[in-house]
Amino acid sequence: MENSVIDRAWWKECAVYQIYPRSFFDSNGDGIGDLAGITQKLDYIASLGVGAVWLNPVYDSPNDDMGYDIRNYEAVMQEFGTMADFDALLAGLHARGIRLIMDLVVNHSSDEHAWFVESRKSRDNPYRDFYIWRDGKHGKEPNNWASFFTPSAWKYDEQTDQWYLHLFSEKQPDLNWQNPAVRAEVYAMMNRWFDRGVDGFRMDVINLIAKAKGLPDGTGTPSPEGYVFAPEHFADQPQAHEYLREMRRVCFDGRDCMCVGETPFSSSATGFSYVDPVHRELDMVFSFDLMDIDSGRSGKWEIVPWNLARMKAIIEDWQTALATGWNSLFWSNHDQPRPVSRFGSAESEVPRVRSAKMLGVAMHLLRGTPFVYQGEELGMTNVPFRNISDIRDLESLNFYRLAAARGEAEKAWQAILRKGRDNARVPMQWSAEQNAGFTTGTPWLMVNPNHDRINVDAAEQDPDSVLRFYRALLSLRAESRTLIYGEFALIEREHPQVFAYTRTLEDETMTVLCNMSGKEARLTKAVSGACVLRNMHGEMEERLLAPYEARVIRSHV
Ligand code: ISL
Ligand code: CA
Repeated sequence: MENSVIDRAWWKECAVYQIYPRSFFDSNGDGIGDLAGITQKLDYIASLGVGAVWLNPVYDSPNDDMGYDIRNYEAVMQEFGTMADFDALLAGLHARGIRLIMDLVVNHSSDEHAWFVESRKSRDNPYRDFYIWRDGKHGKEPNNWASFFTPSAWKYDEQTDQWYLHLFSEKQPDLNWQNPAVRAEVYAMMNRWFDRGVDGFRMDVINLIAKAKGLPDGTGTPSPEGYVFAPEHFADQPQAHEYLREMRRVCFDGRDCMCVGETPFSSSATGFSYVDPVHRELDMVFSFDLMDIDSGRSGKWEIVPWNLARMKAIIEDWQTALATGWNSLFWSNHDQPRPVSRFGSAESEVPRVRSAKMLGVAMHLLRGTPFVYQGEELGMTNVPFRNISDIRDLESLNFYRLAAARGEAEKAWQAILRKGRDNARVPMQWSAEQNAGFTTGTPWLMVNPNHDRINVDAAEQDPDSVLRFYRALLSLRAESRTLIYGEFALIEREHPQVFAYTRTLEDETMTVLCNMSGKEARLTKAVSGACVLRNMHGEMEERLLAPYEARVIRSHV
């Protein structure tokens, strides 16, 4: 902190709880979580000690990509309730001192959005340039870009004999941010949400909004279908910064809000360029480096073992690069498998509980704002889906279909079990009752059979539950200026099992020691001081960590 005055902000001091509304709590028995359901659980949310909630999209949507395909930015999805339900939720959160962060999905809209319905009508429609239309090349796509969810990023439209760009599904056409009218509409919409009382946005793939001039072909390795994934031409383009600075002027300046951008492909240097306090285009970004740690060259479905040295390097890199900015801290979200299954151990109860707590310590005491995804606080695990008919996520379904066509269905299924997004999207586990207490109807996505032992009710009863520990962890952080603002330094750098670091502010140091392995670990150096948090009981040897043990030690110079 170089004796400078700490640049305080509410969003640096609180933790954020991420809610996937479809799977949180169903208030009316139709099998789909809803806004009134979240409102019923406000006391639970408040009990976690978080200062903000981020809601995945709740806008009107045909749900091709579960709300990430928005038909109307200013209406609530019918299954989730009404605008009155929304206002009630917002008021209930604010009454408890909890802020509300909305998802903002403006790289693309739904193809059912009124803008696109107009846009596709004719080449001279006033909304034509709201999207990215191009002529084909010799009867084929305008360029060779692959999409995230389908082989090609282009879809041919007969009516006007042109193709439109969709980096995600065909039902998610990319908006044309080059068009000032698009930007003006988006900013006006954001400002209306701010005026309604929301406290900020989580901005979906916001670093993809600008595409390289001329839309050049990608030069990487083609997919089996012959398309090239070309983030060099659609991620982190210079115009993305221009648009975000404009957005700050038009929407954020003068408001007490927080904006966090989801920025796939960004390096730490690029990440810093978004949060650099000089311009502060965004307050934070979500980095993908850790999330890609077990992905092979062809992407997330090619699963490779993760490695601790690489994990430390990624964390140190981001902590260092953003030392004058601010990091977001997360192990999971609605797109990622469950961290305890991925980085800890979900094989049996003792290691599950201990490793879930250890992971919480390892991540959420870094310098940055913790984002806790629903169910993480219970140590919820990946799901034993039986076969592809249990899956609802279009990314997994499309991947499976393409792999099956190549005769690789079984391999694809194994990858989906480990990495599929539905692992995080099954209903929240409230109780041991039928459907985990999530709904009295038929849940839209199966519940994890382990809800009989992993659930909120059971965790409330058990003084050693992951839930009780998460409360202690978040309250320790909330009450420690050192854990919030202190400087980060990696220690035990070469240790093959231990992830450890210090956080230092003025004369106080907090040392975080985490054994990331299922075997005992010997520290190279003893750490003296008072142990203020530990994820297990039993005798404590200064230099020995039990399997998945985590400790936080406070000391003063
Ligand atoms: O989900 C992913 C990996 O499994 C990512 O490739 C993901 O598509 C990417 O991170 C962008 O995610 C966001 O935008 C998507 C949406 O499907 C995701 O749910 C959202 O978080 C398109 O809007
Ligand atoms: Ca419902």
